[in-house]
Amino acid sequence: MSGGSNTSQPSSVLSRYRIVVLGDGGVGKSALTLQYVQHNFIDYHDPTIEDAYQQRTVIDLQPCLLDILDTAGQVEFTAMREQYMRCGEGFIICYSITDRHSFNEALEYRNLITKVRVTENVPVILVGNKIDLESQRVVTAEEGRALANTFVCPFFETSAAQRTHVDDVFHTLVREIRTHNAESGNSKSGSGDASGHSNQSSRWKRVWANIFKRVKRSTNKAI
Ligand SMILES: Nc1nc2c(ncn2[C@@H]2O[C@H](COP(=O)(O)OP(=O)(O)OP(=O)(O)O)[C@@H](O)[C@H]2O)c(=O)[nH]1
Ligand SMILES: [Mg+2]
Repeated sequence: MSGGSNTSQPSSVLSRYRIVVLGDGGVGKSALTLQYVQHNFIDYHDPTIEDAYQQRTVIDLQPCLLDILDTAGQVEFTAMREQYMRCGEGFIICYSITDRHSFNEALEYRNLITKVRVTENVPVILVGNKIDLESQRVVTAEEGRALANTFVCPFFETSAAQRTHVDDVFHTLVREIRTHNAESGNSKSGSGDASGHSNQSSRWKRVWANIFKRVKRSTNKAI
């Protein structure tokens, strides 16, 4: 796990947000997450199993802590998918503008969230990544915008390589979660309430703990 700190407030008074990054293999989920958290671009593809990051930041003058789950795009790593789809508060659905298949998969991810949550009312952002590779573009910005309109969600085209619109993606999602929580009466993330928020929170803790167990195991193996 890693994280940066832009505020000196203790985490107990911070609002906390559970963010899940989804999308096909190789679209740049890890690259976007690492650019956001570490201001760093990895130029090789190391398929993710699942990674977790924490980032403290201030969004619209409110200090907050983002729990970010970077998920696997590869189908063989999907055992935990339903768990994190149940407990995430907001989802970044990512495709590559150079890969038509990944764009088609974005719809599948949206449908899966709706199926698992049994509602379409879940904060989502659609992201078309790799805009620095304009000469290899096969998905137009208009197609991306049109898909986001059907999802009724914000849309960004990004470059993890050049750090274009990376902060916008994460911060807009937090704003979407805040609006959603305000509308559904959850004043603060992570607090228990009658809508089952506390159940989701304890599921998230389990997901998080499992990831760290696995990360520790693979680190031991590497040693
Ligand atoms: N040019 C360019 N390459 C990118 C960008 N984002 C990611 N890449 C490259 O695309 C490849 C895959 O990136 P990852 O971030 O590992 O992709 P991923 O979605 O996490 O893949 P999985 O973990 O397998 O699901 C790597 O070689 C990255 O360097 C980008 O914005 N521009
Ligand atoms: Mg990855």
